[in-house]
Amino acid sequence: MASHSFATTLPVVKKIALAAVAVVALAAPGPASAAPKLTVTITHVMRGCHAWDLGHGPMRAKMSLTVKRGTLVKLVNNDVMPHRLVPTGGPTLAVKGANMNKMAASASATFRRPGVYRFKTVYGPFFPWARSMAAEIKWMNVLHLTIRVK
Ligand SMILES: [Cu+2]
Repeated sequence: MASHSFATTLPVVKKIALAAVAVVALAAPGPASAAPKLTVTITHVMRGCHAWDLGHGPMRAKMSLTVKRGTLVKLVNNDVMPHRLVPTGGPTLAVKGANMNKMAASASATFRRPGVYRFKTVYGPFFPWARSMAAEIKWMNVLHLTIRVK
């Protein structure tokens, strides 16, 4: 009967599900590579040309974030012009790729010391393919980013 066969197959389905969970757990990276990560994108916007973008929530020219010690922060330039990341305050920090001078170029840093880190970007001229946008954009935001590390 149908009800009998359902009762006998259910435990088998549960076992398969548990086996799948075990495989995922084994494949997960160990603690050494489990450092927290955060990506912030510089996105092209019509009002002000560019803004910080977390991928959710409002895009802002001035953004403040709080991260845990040891967080790897990656900044990706998806604007229509180069951006160079410049520290303006806080503990010294090694930044890789601070000169984000091509589309999708990224800067990254691991924030190991607690403190308040401040940055701005210095933007360059429009990329050649985006020059026609210059006429439509009335003003340019100056991007400021504050990262608090607990
Ligand atoms: Cu821009």
